[in-house]
Amino acid sequence: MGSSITQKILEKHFVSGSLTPGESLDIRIDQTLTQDATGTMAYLQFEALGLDRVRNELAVSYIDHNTVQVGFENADDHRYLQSVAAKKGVVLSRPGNGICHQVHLERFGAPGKTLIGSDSHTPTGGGIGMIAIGAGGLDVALAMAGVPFTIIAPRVIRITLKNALRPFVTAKDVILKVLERFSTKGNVNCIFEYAGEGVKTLSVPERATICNMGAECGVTCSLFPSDEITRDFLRAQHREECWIPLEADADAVYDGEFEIDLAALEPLTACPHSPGNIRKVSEMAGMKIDQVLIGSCTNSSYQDLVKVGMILDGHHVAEGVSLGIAPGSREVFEMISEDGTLTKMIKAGARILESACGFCIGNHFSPSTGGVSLRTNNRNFEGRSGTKSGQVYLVSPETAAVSAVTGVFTSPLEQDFVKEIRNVNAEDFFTDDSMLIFPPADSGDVEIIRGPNIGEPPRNTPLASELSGQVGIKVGDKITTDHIMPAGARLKYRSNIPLYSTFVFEGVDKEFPARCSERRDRGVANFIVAGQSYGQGSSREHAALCPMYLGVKAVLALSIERIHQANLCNAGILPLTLQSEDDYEKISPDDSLVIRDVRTQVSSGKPITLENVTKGYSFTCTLDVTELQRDMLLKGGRLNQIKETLV
Ligand code: MIC
Ligand code: SF4
Repeated sequence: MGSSITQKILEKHFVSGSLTPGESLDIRIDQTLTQDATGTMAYLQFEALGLDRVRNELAVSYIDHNTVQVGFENADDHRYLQSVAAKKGVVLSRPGNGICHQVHLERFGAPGKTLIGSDSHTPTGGGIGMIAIGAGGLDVALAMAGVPFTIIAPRVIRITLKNALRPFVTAKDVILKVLERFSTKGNVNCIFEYAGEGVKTLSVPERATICNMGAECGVTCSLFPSDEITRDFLRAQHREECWIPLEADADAVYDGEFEIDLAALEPLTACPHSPGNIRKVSEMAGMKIDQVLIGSCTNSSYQDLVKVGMILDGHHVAEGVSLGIAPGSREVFEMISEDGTLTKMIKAGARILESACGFCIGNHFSPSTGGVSLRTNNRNFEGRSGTKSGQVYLVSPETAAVSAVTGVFTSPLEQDFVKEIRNVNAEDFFTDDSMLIFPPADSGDVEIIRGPNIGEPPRNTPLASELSGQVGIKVGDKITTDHIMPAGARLKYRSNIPLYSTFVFEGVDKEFPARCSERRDRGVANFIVAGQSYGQGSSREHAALCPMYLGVKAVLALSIERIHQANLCNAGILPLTLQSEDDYEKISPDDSLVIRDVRTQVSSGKPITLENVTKGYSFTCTLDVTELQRDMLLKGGRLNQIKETLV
């Protein structure tokens, strides 16, 4: 029996456990990446491990999220990140160098390698044939310490691409089609592996777009083969030596299959407020729009922006529409400025934005009240844009640019002002690594600089013998980490857990932090009750650390997403799965719950029995965790646990 690409890479990085889907598997991690919004906490945790230097092959720290710098906090974080990188042997990508996933693909990614990053869109690296996985900051800190990363051995789904895309139909439409089929839930512990003749028609940036938004399906990562197209991309990046061929064996066996006829696809959009809410752009035609934003780690490559330039050339942004464009990296920025694309954009009335996450994380460009915003990024959760009533539609750069000109939602297939569009694959990128700071070999004299907003990484206490408390909040399905821990204007508090904790569930229930901390101070535990797919979206471990700080001891949900589940365990919060809708319905906010003999119950590996004291009944939840996680839950989190073993 042949192997899939996934199996080949996992076998090469196997440390212990089992490759059988569903079993726990420890793999060696070659590369790590962090970004500033999750990075400060990751490096504070790395410092807490007490090691002099990182031990993995390559560690890169990117500054790309918090670049707005209102107040001193972000700049202090940048200074801390730069100094800790120099001290610990980490490469630093300075603000202005670009978005972590775009820059990593350009300058560091390599086929056949493993990468984990403290950002959920790390799987972008799958476009170049690497197993690239999003994780919480502490897991990345541990990988930097050389500790193997534990995953659940994945089910591998083969997505076969047939034929080729028509002009104006794009890689974004391919992944939106995948989202239409697989939705944003139910794909935990899967890997999407792309295959078929259609693969050969897609460039590395297009493949990266597809892998990037696999994160919205909740898969562990997505993967393309490494072929001559990958080699051409690496050659153009002056890194051909990193190339190895990598493809699935003809007789590889998969756990599921799906086929897409690229030639039959048409422009698609994800409607408010979920990336899985897919419609055809043609069905939306004519809807008035207020704003268009092009950029983000999903669609900001040179190829994307050249096509945007072709569309805007000689045209102007419609009155009443604000168009913002953020190139994904300094490399892309420089190239579009040299080839005239930037001039076309400026002439068309575009507002040129910094090469950073910016609008995507609600850092600026919030739409007007109820405003319709077409964006090329990957998430349109309610309120993420910074305007709760904002209506964000996710589209391809082509749909975005065409609509910016017409002023209404327009399918690029149904307009008549741009006759021709073609892919431009750079044969020689302007590579310039002068915004990367490589660490000194001897960092003895380097001083780590901290600002007043930078605190200690929080720690939990070992699990008590009994958990007795109250339901702090009851929420519904698809609660994202943006609901739990808002970003945007609150991002600057990422390094200060006590302060950031005062914003937990800010847009859902403003009283939650005060209610929980008051109970915590009286020795009463807090519980969160949730529906399906709790903790969707980002990798931000703050969505576990801040509730932990507020005294949350367990989450009872119908299902919990992969990265968030791991972050809860790392923080020492029990991730409990409710057994039925009925069990979910019966619990009310403020109900008193008790888990007796909880240490023994957690150790047993059996379902956990809880008592609803207010309503007078008992029920069970499962605790679907690995042995390592069971142990960390008993010890009050991963930091407490690891100190015992790290040499
Ligand atoms: C996101 O897109 O939500 C983020 C901001 O990049 C997050 C990381 C974070 O919250 O800092 C992610 O995707 O993991
Ligand atoms: Fe940045 Fe947006 Fe990508 Fe997250 S999804 S890394 S905020 S560009």
